[in-house]
This record gives sequence, C-alpha cells and structure tokens, in this order.
Amino acid sequence: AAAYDRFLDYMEVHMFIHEVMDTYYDITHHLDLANTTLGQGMHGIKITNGQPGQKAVWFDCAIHAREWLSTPVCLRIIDEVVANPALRDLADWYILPVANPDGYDYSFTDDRFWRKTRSPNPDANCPGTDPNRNFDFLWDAGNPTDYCSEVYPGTGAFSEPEVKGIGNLILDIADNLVLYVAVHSYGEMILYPYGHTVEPVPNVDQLIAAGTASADAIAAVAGTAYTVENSASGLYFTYGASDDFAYGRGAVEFAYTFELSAGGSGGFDPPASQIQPTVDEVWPGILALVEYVLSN
Ligand code: 0X9
Ligand code: ZN
Repeated sequence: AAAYDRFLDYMEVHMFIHEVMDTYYDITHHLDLANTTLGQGMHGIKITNGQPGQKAVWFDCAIHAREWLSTPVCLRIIDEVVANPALRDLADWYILPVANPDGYDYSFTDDRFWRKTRSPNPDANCPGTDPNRNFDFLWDAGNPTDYCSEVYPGTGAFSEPEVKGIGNLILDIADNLVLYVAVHSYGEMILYPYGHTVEPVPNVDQLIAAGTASADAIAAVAGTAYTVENSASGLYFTYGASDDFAYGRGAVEFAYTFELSAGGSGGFDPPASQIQPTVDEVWPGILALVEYVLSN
C-alpha cells in the first residue's frame, strides 16, 4: 500500500505505480500519455479484470500542482481496486495520481503554492499555463498576454502536452467511459458541469443525485459536509476545464470536480496528518459515486 503519513514527491509516486504494476501485472496497464513539457513521463494506471467491453471510470489528481492532498486520494483508489476483485467487476478504473508532474515537482522544490504547468511563456518571469483552462472544450483565450495570471489558459486549447494527452485518452475510451472525476482542493464541494453557465444540463437531476449519494457517504464517516453544486454557480465561471471537456464532448454522462478540505496556512498546504482522515472519508464517497453511476 502507499504511504499515507506523508506527501509523496513525483519520483515516489512513479515508483509506487511501478510497484503496483509489478505486483499486480495481470490486472494493470500503464496509461499511454504524452511526456510533459520538461520531458517527464506521465504515470497513470488502468486496473481491469480483463473482460472486454466493461464500463470504465476515470480519476485524476493534482492537475493543479499545489493541491497535494488530492494525490493520496488517487493512491487510495489504486490500493482499494487492486485489493478487491469485486471493484474490478464493477468497472475498469483509470487513475492518474499526478496530472501535472512538472508543476508538482516545482511545488516541492521551489514554490509550495505553484498551480500551473511549467511551460515557458514570452514573459520569462511568468511561465506556466493553468491546465484546467487548457482543455479543448469552449477554450477561451481571455487576455492572451496575461501570462502571470494563475488561470492563464495557454496559447490555444491543448497547448500543454499533459492536457492534450489526458484529453485524447479520455476521447479514446469514451465508448466505455461513464464517469469522470477530477480531484482538487479546496472547498469541500462536489461540482458538476458546466463551468461556463448556470443553465441546467439535461441530466442535472442524475448528476445531483449521484453527487449527493457521494456527499452522504463522506458525511457518514466523520461528519464532513460536502456540498453538491453547479461549477459556475457554486464557484465561478470557467472555460476549458477538464470536467466540462469530458462531459461536453460526450465522453461521459457523469462528470465532477471534487474539492477536498482546506488545510494549512494557505488552504492548499495541509499537514501530513490530514492525509489519512481525508482518504478515509473520501474513499467511501468515491465508491458510493461509482456504485450509483453504474446502477443508473
Ligand atoms: O478553478 C478550478 O480549476 C477548480 N478550482 S481550484 O481551486 N482547484 O482551482 C474548479 C474547477 C471546477 N470545474 C469547472 N469549473 N468546470
Ligand atoms: Zn484545482
């Protein structure tokens, strides 16, 4: 099992994925994703019982570098699914524990609160693109020279190789994919599409019902109250986010962004002691969500 008493750096996450693949070689596959801007491999895992045509569910974590609490949630999902054959009979599981490796590294080495990728910009003082504004669905240039913005969306949709790789893999598996989840921090929210409008989507009732089943399962553990909300009304307006991409491109019927609990001085820097209680309450929420989606 992964360590939940401290935050793992990217090298350690990489090693963990490979340990899991060595131990469970008959039920795991390495995800085929592009290299990062700085040339690092992206390390995600598919866990499957091997039966063709099963429905599939997707989880990615730490697409925002500083949101360290999200990665252990992805690691916990891996630990659960390799240990429980019944979970593999429910669905094929696609899990990407660090979706922005270059930024994640930088948040360990230089700037704890780094959010974006590390791709160069014309302003050398302000590198990086917000990967969660870079997906190819209603991508919006905003102010195209505002490189220093924390939500700078890049020079075009999919300008970031990490984002392009994730987006294209999601489209590749769309026939089987039913659920997309991005794990972020912070806010104790389960957000559903869209981020660009408060107008209800066609299956909004189902999205709320599944999200509420998840929130109820989380609350049952230790009382933490996640709210279930439309992204645009619950948070703010966005374009080019991953959940809206997966939903809007028709890859899934259910798409969510989980915002975990805050911690530390800046909300994004909880102490390591917060990892275990977080994964202990969020895993039941993930399981309830998957069970709801697959039975509806
Ligand atoms: O703004 C974001 O990308 C996410 N919040 S965070 O504080 N982790 O940066 C929320 C994304 C929610 N989804 C959409 N707006 N589509
Ligand atoms: Zn985030």
